Amino acid sequence: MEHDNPSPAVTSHRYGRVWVITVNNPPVNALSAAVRLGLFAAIEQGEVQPDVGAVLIVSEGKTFIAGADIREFGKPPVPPSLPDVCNRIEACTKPVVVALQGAALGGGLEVALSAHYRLALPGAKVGLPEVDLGLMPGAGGTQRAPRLMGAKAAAEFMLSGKPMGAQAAFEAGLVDRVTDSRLAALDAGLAYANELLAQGAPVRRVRNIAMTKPEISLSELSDLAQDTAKKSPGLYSPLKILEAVRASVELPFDEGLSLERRLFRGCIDSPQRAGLIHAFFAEREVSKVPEARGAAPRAVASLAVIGGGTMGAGIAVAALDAGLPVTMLERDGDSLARGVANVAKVYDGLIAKGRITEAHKAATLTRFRPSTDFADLAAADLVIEAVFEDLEVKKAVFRQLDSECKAGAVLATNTSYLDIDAIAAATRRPQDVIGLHFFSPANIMKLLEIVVPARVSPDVVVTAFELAKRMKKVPVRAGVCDGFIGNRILASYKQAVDYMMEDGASPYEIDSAVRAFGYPMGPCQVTDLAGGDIGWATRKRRAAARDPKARYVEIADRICERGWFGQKTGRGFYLYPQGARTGQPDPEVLAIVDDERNRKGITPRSFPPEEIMRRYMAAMVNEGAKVLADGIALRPLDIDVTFLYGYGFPRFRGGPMRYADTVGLSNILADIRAFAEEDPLFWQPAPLLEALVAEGQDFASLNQLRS
Ligand code: 3H9
Repeated sequence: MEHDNPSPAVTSHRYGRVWVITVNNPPVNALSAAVRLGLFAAIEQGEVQPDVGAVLIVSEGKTFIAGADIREFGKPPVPPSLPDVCNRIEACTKPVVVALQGAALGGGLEVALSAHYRLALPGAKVGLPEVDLGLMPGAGGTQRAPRLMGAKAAAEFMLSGKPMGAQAAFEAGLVDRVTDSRLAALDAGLAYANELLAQGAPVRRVRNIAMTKPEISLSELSDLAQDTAKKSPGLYSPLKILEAVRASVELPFDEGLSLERRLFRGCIDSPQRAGLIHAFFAEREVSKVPEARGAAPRAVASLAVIGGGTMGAGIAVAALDAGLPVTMLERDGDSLARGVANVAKVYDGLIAKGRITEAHKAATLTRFRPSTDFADLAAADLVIEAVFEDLEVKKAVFRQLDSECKAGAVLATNTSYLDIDAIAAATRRPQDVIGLHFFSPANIMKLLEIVVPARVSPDVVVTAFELAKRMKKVPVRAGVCDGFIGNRILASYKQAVDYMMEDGASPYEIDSAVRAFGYPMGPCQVTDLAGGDIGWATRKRRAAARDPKARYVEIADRICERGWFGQKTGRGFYLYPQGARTGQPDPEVLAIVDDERNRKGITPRSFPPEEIMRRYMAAMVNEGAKVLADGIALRPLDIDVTFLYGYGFPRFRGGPMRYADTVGLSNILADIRAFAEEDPLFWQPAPLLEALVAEGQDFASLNQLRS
């Protein structure tokens, strides 16, 4: 019989002596206000039923509970709070059992920790991933997890945010039993609850477990804090997690809970929480593209890559790792041997790091087929061209693909800048041609720009998104222009960097300001890592098209002319003695910068880090607004995700467009106008930015996809 519950998201039934509470809040059973209310009421109902001996909490669907409802953060809180619900569960005077299937994350695990007995099904995953959202567990997790698994293990568990499987959770002490039965959560949970009833198992509250032998000393905690501050510089919540764990060791349970509450509120109020949650939703929204509404993906059972250079090999590895059979095509035997060696090198690197075994490499490579014969591409469902970055070379490849590939094959180019409409026009099947812009190293970097030319068919776009999912990439839809979303915006703020360098900021000051903002590396370090020759080639290619009135800084060219291409040549903006990975400032580079300033009669002035970042971000955001207005990016959030996953933008700031909203668009525009007094050609305010400021709007207002 079903019992009334004030919330439709929670139902209760009695099965014999067990009161079964079922959470049903698709898609992931997040703990919305309705679920919290329902759980609270259902526990109270179960507790007072005379013929009920135990309570079982289960969920519908493939997730137990994914945690607090993230969409509610930042809005006024609605009672009952999750800590109150958890405390109510724990206080129940009848044994409460949970049966975990799928993910029990964040508040979902906290609900489980408040129960008295925990059963995990084989596929269960438990985790406290709040740190990834700029948060900490806020419903008792910081006090209960240490009591079950030890303070040190709990601290590491919460700092990593990584979930663990059922068996590991059992070994860690977070769950009491892992069932190997194939029963559904309800049946397995009922069997466990009835067994406990038969044994007369008592109510057993985690809060009452004494922290008699804290498994972490205070000095270890402070070491962990220092280590954490180093690993996640500038992040707010990791240190709060450690403060709460310390309280679990030092304070009575209730005082620990109150401290956790205070610290959690601090995290909720931090701009980092807002930035990280924006990133969480944005990276899911990017797959919602207009083409997905009406088209189904084409089947892709085999893939081919043309070109065995670093990029082609990386793409081949990404496809092999996604389980696809891959053909690699090169123009001759020597080039093919290099391509095969490039693929093997990636796997050997993984073997050296202990990530995979020789046997895994051998098994994977059975799906890899090197070839020099275009006819071997005849059966491929999807071909990715990754040859030399030259329009005529690429057009020739596509003409050949047109004549060799089967009808309906998707023909993709990995170009980073070139006109994909022109490449498509070289074939008789432009509807099948698309851009798949991978980032180097292609088997590691998550970003995939899916570049949509004018004549491509929607099902090809959807196929590309499906492929991205199989390859575990984060896809962003981009339009055709020089550089698409990422490299077009990059070109703009790199120019701002060049101007600052010539006007007085050293490469090292610029890098240091950018790192302090939260990037792992500064722009000059990135150039050194990627190879200065790449940008140099692009600059030479674009030289003819450059506006003669535009300011052009030659410092990077002077460095490249000396053969200093960065890490691979031992020096670039920095010195890398004996193959060092971290560079040292180079006085000769500073002398080159000085010479260039003198040559142009520029008297250097000083740039405080704050000004460096204002210029850097103003250039990025201004070009971002132009990219949006041109329809190259669908929404501001697509630009955010591009920069988070392809360019090292600090995730806790949510992405450049989100950052602009937090600074205030009128402030960004005021900066651009002020900078325009020095260089009106470069600092032309984006009309979209001006319009948003005039309307009092922000970029977030453009994040909804219009149908
Ligand atoms: C917390 O719990 C704080 C507490 O300690 C204290 C509180 C006081 N809320 O990822 P998917 C949406 S903080 C709202 O594509 P999957 C998601 O946006 C929370 N919505 O599925 C998407 O929506 P749409 C700690 C959520 O199968 C849809 O559900 N918990 C939430 O690949 C499907 O999601 C976490 O950080 C949520 N909590 O992966 C866990 N979660 O369809 C976050 C998801 O409109 N969640 N949505 O695009 C996850 O890691 C994954 O969603 C999960 C499923 C592994 C569960």
